Amino acid sequence: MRGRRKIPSIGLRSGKKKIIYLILSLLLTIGYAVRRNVIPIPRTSDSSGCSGTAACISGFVERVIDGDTLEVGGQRIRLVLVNAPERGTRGAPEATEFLREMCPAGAAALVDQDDLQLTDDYGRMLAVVWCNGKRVNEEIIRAGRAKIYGRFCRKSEFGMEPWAIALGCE
Ligand SMILES: [Ca+2]
Repeated sequence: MRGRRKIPSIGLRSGKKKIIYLILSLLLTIGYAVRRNVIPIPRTSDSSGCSGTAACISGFVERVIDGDTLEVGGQRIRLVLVNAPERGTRGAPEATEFLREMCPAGAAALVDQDDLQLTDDYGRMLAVVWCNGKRVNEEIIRAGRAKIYGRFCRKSEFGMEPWAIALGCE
């Protein structure tokens, strides 16, 4: 009888141990997954990584098309929240030249796709682009070569980031 009584009590203890073990291994697994970016955690984008879960491309600039469009890793990218002068209008050559200086062909670039508006009407990927550690979308507006595209501030993943607000998003 004694033995029989002991068995359930041991069983209960080992059951508790099992639960503790399961919780611990679950926590370790989650910790590992977060560290390995298997589970994405929200963050503000910077030159070392992307925010959100849409595309994040590390590649080389193939060419600059105009003041707000370039190609990286075979992908045509439209700088989100940036409105550069149209080709053939005043300021267009300067805007294109500015972008070429920031992101010359062959330069390493990081492309952080806009999670809330993946592409524009022409199928170009909408993104924030980093070249030489600088957020190109921000720099070209600060330099006066382009304007903030205000009507997209609320539609964009980046519209509420401090740099966008400083440039006129609200
Ligand atoms: Ca993103």
